[in-house]
Amino acid sequence: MGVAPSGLGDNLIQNFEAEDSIVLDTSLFAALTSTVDGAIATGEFTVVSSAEEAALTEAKIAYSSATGALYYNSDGMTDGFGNGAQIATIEGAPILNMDSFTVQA
Ligand SMILES: [Ca+2]
Repeated sequence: MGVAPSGLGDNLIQNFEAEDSIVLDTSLFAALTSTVDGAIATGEFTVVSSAEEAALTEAKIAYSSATGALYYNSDGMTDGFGNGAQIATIEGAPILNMDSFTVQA
């Protein structure tokens, strides 16, 4: 099952399971440089413990394992999210890793 955050609103993703994939479209998430039609690249995804940490990480996609919040952090280590935002909340805050994502154009 693919799960596609629709734009930069805070989408609630329910019933996420390990075989599911969160689809990130590079037309929406233009700061991503991951290869299209693959998992997200090393360094473009990280797990954090708070929104503040998400805003300051180098990774463009940050996930708070505490709250299930998924952030698009387009400006990397600069404070804030640039033109990004929280893009989703994954109900139950399941464990996510790089393989939880598919990058498409
Ligand atoms: Ca930032």
